[in-house]
Amino acid sequence: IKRAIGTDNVKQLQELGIIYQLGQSGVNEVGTKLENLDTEFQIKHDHNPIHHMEERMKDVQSLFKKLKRKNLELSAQSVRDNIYDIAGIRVITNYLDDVYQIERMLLQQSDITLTRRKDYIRHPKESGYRSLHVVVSVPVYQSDGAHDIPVEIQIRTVGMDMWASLEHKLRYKTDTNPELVDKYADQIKGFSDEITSIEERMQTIYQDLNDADTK
Ligand code: 0O2
Repeated sequence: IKRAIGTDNVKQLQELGIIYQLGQSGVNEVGTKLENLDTEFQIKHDHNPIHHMEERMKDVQSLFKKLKRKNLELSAQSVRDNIYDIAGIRVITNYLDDVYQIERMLLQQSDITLTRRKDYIRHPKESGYRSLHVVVSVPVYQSDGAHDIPVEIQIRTVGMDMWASLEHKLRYKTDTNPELVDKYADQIKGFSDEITSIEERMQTIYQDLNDADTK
């Protein structure tokens, strides 16, 4: 392999392998914390803030595309310095309030440090995309001690997630079927506001029912 791709490239690949291994461990750590919080909430408040979670490691093709788009060097060091979403967890919540509740409960843990935050719920993207993105740093213990690993957490409601899946599918059609994009883009953008409005009203009813329970 060394002869075929060069010694330096072998070293880069090995380092990239370590970044992915540590990233997966970071996802495991944060995933467990989130599961524990959800269980505690269920026991104490009879409510599960988390509908479900999806954990993923960024695929290598998507990583290289991102480095290129940002005009960054294709090296392990450049990945360590600039890319924070190799390790990712998507948390799908039942209600809008749960998004911020989950964030608060996670960030108050002493071994979790917030490093980046983008609130696309309070400030939706031009496309209509809504989600709360936070990058946290979590210690992962290896034989040589603790490594602080970035993990990106995308937190959004069931409705926001359903919308993002459909819009993502539409965006993939840009090259192959541009007329479909023209046909549906505006409509899908409008759905984002409609879903938000419905989710807000459902949350109010849920809250009201809960209050009635405790009276
Ligand atoms: P993947 O990994 O295949 O899921 P940054 O990381 O902040 O330096 P970036 O990547 O532009 O730069 O961050 P951004 O836009 O905050 O978040 C990117 C991710 O958010 C995307 O991952 C999507 O999962 C999601 N996302 C952002 N905007 C949209 C949107 O308009 N529609 C949909 N459906 N999803 C969106 P990737 O890039 O797909 O990579």
